[in-house]
Amino acid sequence: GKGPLRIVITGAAGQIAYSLLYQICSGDVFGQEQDLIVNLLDITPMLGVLQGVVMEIEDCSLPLVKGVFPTDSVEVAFKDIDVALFVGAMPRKEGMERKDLLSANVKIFKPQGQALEKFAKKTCKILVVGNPANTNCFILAQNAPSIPRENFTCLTRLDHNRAIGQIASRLKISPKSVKNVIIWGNHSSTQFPDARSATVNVNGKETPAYDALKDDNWLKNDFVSIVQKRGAAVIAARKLSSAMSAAKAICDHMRDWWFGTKDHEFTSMGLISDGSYGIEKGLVYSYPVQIKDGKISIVQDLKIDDWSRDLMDKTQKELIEEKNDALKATST
Ligand code: NAX
Repeated sequence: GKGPLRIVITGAAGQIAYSLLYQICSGDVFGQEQDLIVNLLDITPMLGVLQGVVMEIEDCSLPLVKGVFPTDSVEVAFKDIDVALFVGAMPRKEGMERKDLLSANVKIFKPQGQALEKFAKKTCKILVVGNPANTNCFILAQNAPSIPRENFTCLTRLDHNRAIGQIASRLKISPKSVKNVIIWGNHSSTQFPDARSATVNVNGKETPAYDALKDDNWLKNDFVSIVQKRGAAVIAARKLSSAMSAAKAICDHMRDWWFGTKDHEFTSMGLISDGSYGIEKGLVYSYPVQIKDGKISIVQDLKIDDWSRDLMDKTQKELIEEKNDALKATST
């Protein structure tokens, strides 16, 4: 059969990784036929914690897992990998400005990008989760020029799932009955959660979300701001950032990349822009995508009205600023 898939998870001693590892190792993402070798990367002071995670994976006695390797070395972690999940990042501390956060993360993602370039398989599929996710992904890609651009993605699936959840609970229907919401732009509070292409299935009938909700005002205001601020609301309530839902979104993102999206359905992913929808080429921007045979394509020709254009440009503007700050930090 197939050889084992080599996966690296960075930030593997953290809380998202803790929710993520069982789902991956149990075959929930890459399928029940696919053996796995899992490299766990974290920083040196976390190696003890990582040892505990390794024990727990062993204690789950999962048949697909052919090896688990904890390490603080990027060389060991990225050697010959097929899949890289970049979960670890420098968290924002109190009083830290965005520029400081960006330069702290450039210090992490630049060497990790260089290690990816040197040690990973050229076919390696990459998902960046650690914040600022889009710009961290941009820096990673810059430093791994021999890996195809379409292999770099960042996570906006959590925002996408949050948007579905809001519409489903508003209409009191299953999330499974809500399709084709879109997250445009940055995984930040400037993101544009867009329901204009969304449809809902109410009593067996497929209807545009805007018609079913009969409330454009809610879709244009509360819906947008609830989704934009959901991460902050979870932190305020839980005193910790989203982890269970983030891990679930990572699994959704990777499973769709592996096995494809359903016909006539799309999802959202941060990608290196090819200029679609007038977005600056090279920026890591979240788009509506369809996936077939491992190939991600941006959904084209959606109608963009002035209201949407404005929101799409606003989040682009933030990403350009982040990119410029990050590039400044890289050169120093
Ligand atoms: P934790 O603080 O629990 O875990 C992060 C782990 O990364 C720690 O164990 C830390 O030691 C490790 N780490 C730090 N620097 C590292 C390095 N250079 N190499 C390897 N490991 C390193 O955070 P957690 O709650 O797991 O969140 C992880 C990241 O996901 C954060 O940046 C967070 O902001 C981001 N998120 C992104 C989301 C998205 O949708 N894109 C949603 C959830 C989450 O907020």
